[in-house]
Formats: sequence, C-alpha cells, structure tokens
Amino acid sequence: MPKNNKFYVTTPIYYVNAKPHIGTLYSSLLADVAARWNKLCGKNTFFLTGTDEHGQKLAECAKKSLLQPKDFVDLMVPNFKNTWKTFEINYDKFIRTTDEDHKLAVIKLIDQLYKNDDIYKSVYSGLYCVPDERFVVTNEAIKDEKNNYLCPICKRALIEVAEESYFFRLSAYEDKLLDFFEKNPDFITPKERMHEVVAFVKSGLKDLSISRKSVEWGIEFPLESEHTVYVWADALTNYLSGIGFAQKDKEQDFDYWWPADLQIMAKDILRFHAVYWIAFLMALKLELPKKMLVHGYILSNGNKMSKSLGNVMDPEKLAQMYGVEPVRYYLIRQMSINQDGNFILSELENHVASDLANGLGNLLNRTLTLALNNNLQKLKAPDAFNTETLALREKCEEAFRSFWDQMNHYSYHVALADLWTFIGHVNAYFHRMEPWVAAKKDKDLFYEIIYASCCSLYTIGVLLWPIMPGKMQELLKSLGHDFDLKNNYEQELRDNKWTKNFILTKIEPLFTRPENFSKKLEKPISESKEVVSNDTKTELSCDIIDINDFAKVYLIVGTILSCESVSGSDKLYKLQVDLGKMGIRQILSGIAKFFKPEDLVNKQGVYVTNLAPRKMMGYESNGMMLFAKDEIGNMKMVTVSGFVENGTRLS
Ligand code: ME8
Repeated sequence: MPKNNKFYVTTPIYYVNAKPHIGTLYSSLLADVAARWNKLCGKNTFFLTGTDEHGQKLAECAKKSLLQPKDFVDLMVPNFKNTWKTFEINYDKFIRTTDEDHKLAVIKLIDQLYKNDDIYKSVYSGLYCVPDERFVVTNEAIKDEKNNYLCPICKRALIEVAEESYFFRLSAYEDKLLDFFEKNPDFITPKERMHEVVAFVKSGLKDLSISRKSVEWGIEFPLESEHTVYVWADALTNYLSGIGFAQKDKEQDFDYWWPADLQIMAKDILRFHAVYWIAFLMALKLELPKKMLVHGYILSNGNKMSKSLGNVMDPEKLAQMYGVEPVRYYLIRQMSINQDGNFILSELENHVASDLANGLGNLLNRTLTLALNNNLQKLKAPDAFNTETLALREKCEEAFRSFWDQMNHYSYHVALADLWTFIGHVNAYFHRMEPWVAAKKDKDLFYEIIYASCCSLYTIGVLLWPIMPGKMQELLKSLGHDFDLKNNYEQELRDNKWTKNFILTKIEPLFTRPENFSKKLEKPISESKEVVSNDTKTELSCDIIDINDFAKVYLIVGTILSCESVSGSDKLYKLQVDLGKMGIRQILSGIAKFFKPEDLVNKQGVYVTNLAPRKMMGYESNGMMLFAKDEIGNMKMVTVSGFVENGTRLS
C-alpha cells in the first residue's frame, strides 16, 4: 500500500514496576481504537506498544524483591501482555527496552548525536525524581512543610544527584522547536496542551542530561562504559526501534512506517515527547511525528488513578464482572479524551444497562425475534420506502457522517454519544411503526420496517467495530454478514443506499444488564478492597517485603475441632483449632454470615499464629484464620490442597 495510506500509532511504553491498571489500559485502548478505526477507513496500520524496563526505579524495585533486574522485568512483562490480550488490544509489536534490537537503535541514536556535535560531557548537579525518572530544576520543585523538595508532577520526594553526565544540547533546538510548533498548530491535540509546551520552550531550555553514572541498570553509554543511557533517551527511541530503525534488513520497513501518524500519551509525559523527543528527531534529521494526542487522567474519587497512590482498579477484575467489551465501551464513551474523568462503577453499570442491553441489544433482539417468528429470514431491498423509512435512512446517513467526522478528530466520546442518538431514532421508529401490528395486517409494511432496522443495525455494527469488535462481529453475523476489512465500508456507508440483502439468525442477547456490583460493594469501587488494591501497597515497590519480613509471619496449618456462635454477635464464631505441636488454640473469626458451623468443623485451614492476642466480645482470640473474598464479598477459606500434619508451617 502506498505510504500516504499508512497509519502508525504508538502508546507510551509502560514502566513494569506494577501491573497495568485502568489508566494504562485507557491509553492502550485509545491506540487500539485508533488503529482499528484506520483499518476500517482502509489504511494499512501498525500499532506499537511495549514496556520500559531500565532505569533507577526498576533497579530499586528489583533489589527490593531480591531479584536481578532482568529477572524482575521478565516476571512483570506478562502482566501487560495478558491484560492487553484480555482487552483485545491488538498491537502489531510489543517492544521491550531490554530487546537486543532496541539497544542497537539507542546506540545509533547516541552515536549520531555525538557525530553531530550535539553531545558534550559535564556534571549534573541537581534534583531528580526517581518514580518519574525526571531531572527537576530547583525553581520548578515544590516544598513540603519540612522544606524537603518534592516533584512538581507526582509530588513525591526528590533526591539530590551530583555526577558526571553526558548532555544533549537541547538549548540549541529552542528556535527550531518553536518554529515547528508555529508551522504545525494542530500537532498537539488538545490545543491547550500545545500552549503549555510552547510556553515551556519559550521560558528557556536547559541542556538535557542523557547518561547516568550512578545507575547500572541501563544500556551502556556508547561513549563511556561507566555510564548508562538515561532511561528517557532509551525509552523514547522505542518508537524508532519498534519499526526497524538501525536493524539490518529492516530499512524498508522503517522507511515505510516512519514518521508516526499518532502518538498517544497522558499529559504527565507530554514534555518528554513534544520537546525532548522532537529535538532528538530533529538532531537525527528524521521526519517528525504527525500528531500527539494527549488524553486526560482517569480519576478515582477525584484523584489521578496511579500505582503509587494505590487507588488503581484491576482491569482483569472488571472484565470478569462486566465483560471486556462493555468496559471498553464505557471507557471510550464516558471519558472525554481531553479531560480528566472519574471512573465510576455505578455509571459503568448504567451505561451497560441502558445503552448496550436496552438501547442496542434490545433493538437487535426485537428485530430478529419478530422477523423470525413471522418466518422472515431472508430479506432483499423493497422496491420503495415510505416517508417514515426515508426519514430514518436520512438520519442513518447523518449518523454515519457525524460519526466519521468525530472519530477522525479523536472525539470518540462525542462520536458514540451521537451514534446513540441515532439508535434512539431507530428504536423510536420501530415503536411508532408497530411492526407487530403490521405483521398481521400489512406484510409489505412489516417487511419494510424489519428491513429498515436491519440496514440501521448494519451501519451501527460496522461503525462500532473499533470499539467492540467481537460483539459487532456477532451482530453483523446475525444479519448474515461476516465482518471483513476487505470491504470498502466507508464508501458503502457513505452511499447509504440500503440495498443490502440480509439473512437473519437468532443469537443469544448481545448484552445483558449487569449485576449491581456497585451497590453490593457498598463503597465506591475506588475504595473497595475487592477491586482496588490496598492503599499505597499497590505499587510493587511498596508491596515487596524482604524475606526476613516474611519470615516473621507464622502461617500454620490447623484443623477446626469445634465452632460456636458468640452470643451478642451475628458475625463472630469461636473456633477451637488443632495446631499440632502448637496445641489447641481458641481463635475468633468474623465469618458467621458466610459459613454454617458444620461447613467448618474438621476442615484444615491456614492461621497466622504469632499475632498478639486480641479480645473480641469478651473472648481472647489467639490467631487469625485466612480467607479470600470473591468479587461480591463472599468469604472463601484458604486451605491446603491435600492433607498435611496440623502445625505445619507454610514456607
Ligand atoms: O511514564 N489516566 O510510564 P508509566 C490515564 N515509561 N492514563 C494514565 C493514568 C491515568 N490515571 N495512569 C497512567 C512512563 N496512564 C514512561 C513512558 S514512553 C517513551 C515512556 C498512562 O508506566 C498514560 O498514558 O508511568 C501515561 O502517560 C502513561 O500511562 C505513563 O505510564
């Protein structure tokens, strides 16, 4: 395909210090929707994502987990690949910065900068944010009440660094950058972000340190082996190495795909992309990316959802509760790309119930049921349409045009809202025309109503494919059409001729009303332990304890000998537990709502036996029984898979 018909989209490559969450999923989902949308528009697409695996932060995390850095990152990367797979994030390449071919690209970048005289050696002395891997100038840093410097972006403590470093002459690119922004006013969406970047560059650029002498976990700096490449110079290069830069036999691939057509990120890392990255590319004399799409933050109770705040939601859990595509739909429908938005479980449930189960799902269901119950399976275009149907056909064309326009301007949430207005029109038409009456009185009219619904559903199914690919393939199949990207859908939907044939098949409802998990969980999901990880422990670096800490906890297998209710409490049971050589212990546990005593007696479980004794309702408890809660809060006993001696310690 000619180069002007290609579409190369990228996401940030994520740090692997913690599992992906809804925030990181959102960036990847936007890229997936953009790639699928461009496929639908007939473009040849390439979608790159991956993981950022070097640097001080990752080295510290690995150390805390007593692993070598490479073993640590190898352990973490599958979390990303698995979640992307669950959510149908259909990337073409997953790049890891520890890949050998990526390293070659980074070495080439540094070599070329050096040959260009864009690099010099000096000393960096200043502040550094390890969690963000960011150098911070003193006048940008904020201070806490004890006068300690904090990062202006993530508000975490800064460290002082004084070390030899190689510098990139970023200051020399000030005018070129400003000139580029002026000539390309739409380079950054939304425009406010462009203004921020321009203001930052105009305030004066300092040269950028691109090597770290005190950090071993990184790519060896080509000019001096005692240094490693600064993690951002390493990471940004992934956008080149991912499509073959500096790789033998891949020059053609690289020439074809570069420059990137769309680079997606949240506002936290815009400066790295719009300033440092663009300056590197200018230095390499490469073409510059066409567009940067900067989305807002997904918030939880008004705060940025982040690994370090520990208020993240586990996408896998949400997929289990609501299904993958309803979650995809909610994220794209509810979050206005350019603004921050709260992720609210009850809102997700409302959208799934009203938009998907009622709005779209019911329309399909009623159309198929009514048609098939009246022996209408194969449909051809009627010779003519009445005025009501013609009006609906016109609305279908408007819906297509507005959807097409909004999607091409990255207003995905508006595109979906508008399409649901059209779904409302189709439902209203269906009601008004009373096909169930026409089925008995006027077969031609009945046929026309069903046909008009099928044409509308066909358009809806094709347009929604980038957002809910699996469900829309099912929808189209129930109308007798296989989704196939070889079709020229754009032309077909633009023409809106309504001449297609349909062969109808009944299918299971596409969407069901979700269970009301948000009510069951009582607290908002962002506070709920079932779905949200505990406070700051979510970040793996904080989760990790060393083996000596673990050794302090006695986890012992024991059998419950007896179980009694505690008078005055509807929650507590008083258990006598045989812990083998540790004797028989009285342990109180708040599990009466979940088990009958006979479910527990003679069962082997796991107990923490070295907790300080605690009094509960007048009884002393000498240990704690372990349980796991399922997503709706039911307790499941933690057991061993076969019988072991009571008193056995878990190791
Ligand atoms: O910054 N809402 O990696 P990172 C929306 N490795 N998006 C969010 C989000 C939230 N609450 N939280 C995270 C890095 N993101 C570097 C990138 S690229 C060469 C190197 C998304 O793991 C968003 O895209 O901290 C944000 O920019 C990115 O994750 C940061 O990911």
